[in-house]
Amino acid sequence: SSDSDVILKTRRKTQRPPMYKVLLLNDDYTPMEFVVHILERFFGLNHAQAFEIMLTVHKKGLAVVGVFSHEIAETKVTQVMDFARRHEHPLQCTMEKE
Ligand code: NFA
Repeated sequence: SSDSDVILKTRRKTQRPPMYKVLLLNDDYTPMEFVVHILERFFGLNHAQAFEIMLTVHKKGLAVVGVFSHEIAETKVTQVMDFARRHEHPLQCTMEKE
């Protein structure tokens, strides 16, 4: 009967797009104030937040500065790398899947 009918539905997990961590790497040459400026300018952090993340990178070697969609993460990495190169600082910024 319709009351006892059993419907087995194939359950596929709804896929959400992967998110990407944007990482900033320490080096011995890029000035601290330049890193703080980058974090304010491209990641919308206030001065205190930017200074804190800069110090984390300086002390630990790297830090996650934000998590974004693939396209936004790529844009951030390109903006940081271009700005650093234009100012002749060796600062490195990369992204990785979360
Ligand atoms: N380590 C750099 C210095 O002592 C500062 C720095 C911080 C560089 C974070 C890169 C990233 N001038």
